[in-house]
Amino acid sequence: MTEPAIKYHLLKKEAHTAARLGKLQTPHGTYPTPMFMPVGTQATVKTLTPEELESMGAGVILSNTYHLWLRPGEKIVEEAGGLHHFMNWKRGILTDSGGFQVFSLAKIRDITEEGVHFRSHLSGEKLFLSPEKAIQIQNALGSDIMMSFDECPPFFESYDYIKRSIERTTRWAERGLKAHQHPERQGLFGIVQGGGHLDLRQQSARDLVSLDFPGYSIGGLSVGESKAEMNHVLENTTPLLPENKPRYLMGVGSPDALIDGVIRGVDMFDCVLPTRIARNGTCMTSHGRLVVKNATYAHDFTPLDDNCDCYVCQNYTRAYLRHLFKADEILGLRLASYHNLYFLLNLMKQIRQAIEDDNLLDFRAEFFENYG
Ligand code: PRF
Ligand code: ZN
Repeated sequence: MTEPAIKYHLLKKEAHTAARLGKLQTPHGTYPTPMFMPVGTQATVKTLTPEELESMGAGVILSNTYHLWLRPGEKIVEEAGGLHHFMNWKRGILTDSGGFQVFSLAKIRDITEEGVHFRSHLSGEKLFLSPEKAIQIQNALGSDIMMSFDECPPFFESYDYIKRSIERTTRWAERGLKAHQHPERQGLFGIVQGGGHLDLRQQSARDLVSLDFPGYSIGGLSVGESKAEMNHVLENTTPLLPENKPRYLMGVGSPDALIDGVIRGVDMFDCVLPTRIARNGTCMTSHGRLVVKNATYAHDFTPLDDNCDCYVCQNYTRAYLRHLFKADEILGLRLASYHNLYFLLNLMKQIRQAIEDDNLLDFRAEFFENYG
C-alpha cells in the first residue's frame, strides 16, 4: 500500500458544537482547517498574483476541470508540467469535476448513464463528459484534490428524480475511482447529493462512505434554498461522514454560512463571492458589506475596515477606492479583491481560534451582531 495523497488529522473538537480543528495534508503543503479556498476557475484567482495570495495566507485554491478542458485544453497544462507549474502556484489545488459547470453553463444537455452530452458555452461545439473523462482531465491537470463527476439536481426536485440521480452519482463516483491513475499523488473526493430529502442525503453519504474516499464533498447546496434549509441538511449529513476524513461544502462562502457550516462540522469551503462582489465594488467588512462606489465615501479617508490589517486597509482609503471604481481603474478591482479574500481568510483564522478556545457560539453571536 502506498501512502494516500490526502490525509486529514483531526486535532480537536469544539466543546459545544460539531466544529473541528484539523490539518489537511496535501502533496503541496499542510494547511489548517476549517479553511476557505479562493476560486481560480481559469487557472487564475481573478486580478491577483500567486505571490499576493500567498501573502494573505491562502493555502488551497480551487480551479475548474470544465473551463481548463475547453480552454486551453488539459494537454497544454500537462505539457507545462501540470497546473501548479502552468500558473506558478506552489501550494494546494483542488479541481471541481465539471459536473456542476456543465449543468450551470452549458446550453443543451442530455444526461445518460454513460455521462452528459452538451454544447460548449464558448464555441457551441458538441461535447461529452463522463466520470472517466473528468478523472482523466484532472489527472492531466495534476491537482492535489480531485472531485468525482456528479449531478447537482435542483434542491426542490422530486424524491423519485433525486433518488435515481444520487444512485447514478454514486455509480459515477465508483467509475471515477476505477479510472483514477494516481491515488498516491492526487486525492479523489466523493460528492454527497440528495437535494432537500434527508433520507436521500443519508443514502448518498452512506453509499459513498462505503467506497472509502479520502474526503467527502457536500454538493447541491446554496442553489436557491434558504439558509435554514441548508443548515438542516448539513446537520443531518455530516454525522454520517467519517470523523477522520475532511468534509468540503461546495460553493459556499458568505461569512454567515461559513460560521454556520463550521458549527455543523464542515472543514473546507470555496466560493466566488468575495472576488465577484469585489469587482463590482462591494467590500466585506466586520460591520457588514460596504459598497465603496457610493457617494458617501467621496470624502472618507479611513480604511475599508477599521478592524482589518490587510495591505489594502493599511495603505489606502475608501475615498481612493471609490475614485478608482468611478474611473474604471483596474487597481480598484485588485485592491477590493485582495481585501475581500483577506477578510474571509482572516475570518477562518478567527473561527479556528474560537474552536481552540471552545467559544465558537459566542464568536458567532458577536460576529452577527456587528456584521448585521
Ligand atoms: N457539485 C459540484 N460542484 C459544485 C457543486 C455541486 O453540487 C456546487 C453546489 N453548491 C458548487 N460547486 N461538482
Ligand atoms: Zn482590509
